[in-house]
Amino acid sequence: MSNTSQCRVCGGSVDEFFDFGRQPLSDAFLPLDADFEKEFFFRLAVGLCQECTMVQLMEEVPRDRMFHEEYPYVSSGSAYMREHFEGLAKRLLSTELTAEDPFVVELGCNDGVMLKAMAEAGVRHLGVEPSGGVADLAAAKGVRVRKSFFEESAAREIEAEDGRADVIYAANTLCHIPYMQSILAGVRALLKPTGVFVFEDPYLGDIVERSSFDQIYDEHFFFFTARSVQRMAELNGLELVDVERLTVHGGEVRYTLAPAGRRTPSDAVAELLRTERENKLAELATLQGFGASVLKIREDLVALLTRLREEGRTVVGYGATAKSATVTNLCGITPELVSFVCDTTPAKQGRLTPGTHIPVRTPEDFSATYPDYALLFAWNHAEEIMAKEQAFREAGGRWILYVPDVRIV
Ligand code: DWN
Ligand code: SAH
Ligand code: ZN
Repeated sequence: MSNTSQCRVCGGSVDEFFDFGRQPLSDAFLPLDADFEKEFFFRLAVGLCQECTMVQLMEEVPRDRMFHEEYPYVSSGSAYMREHFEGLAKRLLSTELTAEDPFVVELGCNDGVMLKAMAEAGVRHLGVEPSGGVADLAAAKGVRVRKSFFEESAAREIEAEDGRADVIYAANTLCHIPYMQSILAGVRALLKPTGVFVFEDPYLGDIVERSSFDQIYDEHFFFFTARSVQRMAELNGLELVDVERLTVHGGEVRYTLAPAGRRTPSDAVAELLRTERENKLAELATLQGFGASVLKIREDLVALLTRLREEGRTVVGYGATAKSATVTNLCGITPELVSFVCDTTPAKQGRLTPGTHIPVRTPEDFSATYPDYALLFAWNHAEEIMAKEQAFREAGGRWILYVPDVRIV
């Protein structure tokens, strides 16, 4: 067990700042008759690169263990996220995709939540998606999908077949990919000189500010900042030309990269870089402070759930998120403390949560007999979920939140 590793962006030395211990695959929901002895675990720990300041996992999980035929997450499960991606598609159509016969490529298109709008607009597009089940859902919506991982070799094949792209887009996908050099070489090979690479991912600034430690799990390998992305771009012949803060998934940044020297960076880039410097975001002491907040949340959450059990209250989890694997496994939350988790995803229902083996049930099971408390694992969708679960509150139910701190609302 080593507490330094080599940076996957620049080769520098990465200093570990927090160890979550033994963790399972966050999206590996187990059938009831699974052989628990065979469950896969790895050491989940995060560190900061001394050179380029990229925050990253200390250990990589092999990609085929995570992204395969049975990958359960479907992006269209949230009405709010559907609107978010439709809005982005509309914007790209009226800005970057106005030339004749434009071509847009999406990495990790999942069930086609964004590309559906491109298909409907009759725009030439391609989704690159290694998880077969969700790729099929995209194809069923009329989206053109290539079932493979994006990497340099795939990019060269796409370029040979379809030509270069005006836009390469990736939402909540680039941060999942440790082999960054291959990705960016692929982007360079596939992008027109006038094109842009746009990607959005959870922002380290928001994770630290809100202590949203559950953004850290097997699939999330990198935690970007304007500073680390700017350096990563520079090292690969690209340039960070725009940033935009987003409120989705608990706070993200949408980064725009262009081939180096092609576009003038917006003021927003300099402004976000300045904020990061002022907040000392890329400093080990700040990240160690974040680690201390995580331990406090664990202590408070375990104390609350233990007290509620002693008082005979019922607690159910809401949203069998990938994020919740980190929370339940770090805190030791088993069915004794949270009797089941409800979730709308058919592929998760009737199974057990990874590592902690809490049964996953349907939202109907939640409303059949409301519990006293619902632990909101899908806190990033709080507004949407609380609005549709008004009746739970009216029946006297209360929500438990754990970021930025443990509280009942
Ligand atoms: O980065 C990733 C993001 C985009 O999606 C992936 N690595 C994996 C996944 O992470 P997650 O599972 O933490 O994402 P969500 O969007 O927070 O998951 C919400 C879960 O809650 C889904 O399983 C669907 C469910 N849900 C529900 O039961 N009722 C969601 C909504 C909005 C609802 O009303
Ligand atoms: N873009 C969607 C899906 C995010 S989940 C959204 O924002 O909701 C991450 C997705 O990335 C998964 O569907 C996974 O299969 C895909 N993925 C992982 N590695 C990839 C790679 N190398 N190339 C393309 N997609 C990848
Ligand atoms: Zn580095």
